[in-house]
Amino acid sequence: MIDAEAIRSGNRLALSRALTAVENNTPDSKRLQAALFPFTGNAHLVGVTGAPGSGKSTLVNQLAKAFRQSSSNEKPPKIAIIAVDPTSPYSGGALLGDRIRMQDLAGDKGIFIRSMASRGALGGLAHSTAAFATLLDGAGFDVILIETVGAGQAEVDIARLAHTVIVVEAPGMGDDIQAIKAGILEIADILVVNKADRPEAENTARALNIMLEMSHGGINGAGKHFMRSLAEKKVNTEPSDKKPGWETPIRLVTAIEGSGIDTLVDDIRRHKAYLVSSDLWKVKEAFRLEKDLEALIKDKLLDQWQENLDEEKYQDLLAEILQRKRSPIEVLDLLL
Ligand SMILES: Nc1nc2c(ncn2[C@@H]2O[C@H](COP(=O)(O)OP(=O)(O)OP(=O)(O)O)[C@@H](O)[C@H]2O)c(=O)[nH]1
Ligand SMILES: [Mg+2]
Repeated sequence: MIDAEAIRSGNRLALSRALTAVENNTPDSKRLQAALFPFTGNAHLVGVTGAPGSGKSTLVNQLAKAFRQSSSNEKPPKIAIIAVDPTSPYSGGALLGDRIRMQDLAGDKGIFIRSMASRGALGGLAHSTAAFATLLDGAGFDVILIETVGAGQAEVDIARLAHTVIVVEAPGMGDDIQAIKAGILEIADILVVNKADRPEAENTARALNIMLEMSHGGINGAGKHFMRSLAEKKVNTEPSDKKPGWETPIRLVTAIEGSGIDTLVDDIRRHKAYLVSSDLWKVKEAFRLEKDLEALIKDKLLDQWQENLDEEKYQDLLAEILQRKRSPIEVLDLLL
């Protein structure tokens, strides 16, 4: 049995074991999430997403270091890093690479690094990432950096889990087009053009700037970001209460050298301040928790339904659908 109090008081072994319990979806994981949940709501969840090889891990590594050093007069924030690996359970080369690159953080007790494998996660990758965040938040981490490869819908979902989304681009990877395809620009609160030591970086930044302006000025107006439009609905009910918007900055960064990192840390802090002062923090939180609950309900209902299912009847009806004798919508009524 893993002790929730031990996690709260900073026991790293207990925390690691709890995270493994989440990955394996053991009953212990449920108990721990419940026990720690009342202590959550403090952590700033920062998603870092982008194409493979764009430099996310290098950037996250530098951000963690900078966060630890930047607040000189206060206690430095405790930082957790989650590297979501959507492909391989533990054996992936990228994961190993991450571990090696992040080793220089390993001596700092205020930084906790963990990779998350996706194998068989209940409720999907986004749900287990949310569960990880709950445990880390409850363990007292102030900033949780979540690295995901910006590819499929699952990764977009994970990015949406975050309060602040950083999209990392690198010059000369044809990312610009990829970015539009994945709708990744629309979820960005901060855009980073990494590898600014390369001569094409300026061009990439210019191209991104144009795309960003197009998306702001387009048919959908200023609020393409789904949270933004959500907030606008709220704001519109109180016309006297005009909230200033957030302008997505585009930052040139050279992560391997650490240049541009301090500005980025400022951006992240500024974005949090913006969210809190505009009430978007609460709106996002409510939205996220409701989505999480919905996902859990769907999973549970499906489970319950499957338990009582007459498998033979199900197969017969499925066959009838395949033979075009019945439509799926009719069968739904017969099954439920
Ligand atoms: N020239 C240059 N190379 C960089 C910079 N930042 C990272 N790299 C290199 O880019 C490569 C990929 O960096 P990672 O940090 O592993 O990128 P990633 O986005 O985490 O990669 P995946 O997790 O595999 O998707 C490595 O060889 C880094 O050394 C930079 O600022 N300039
Ligand atoms: Mg990486």
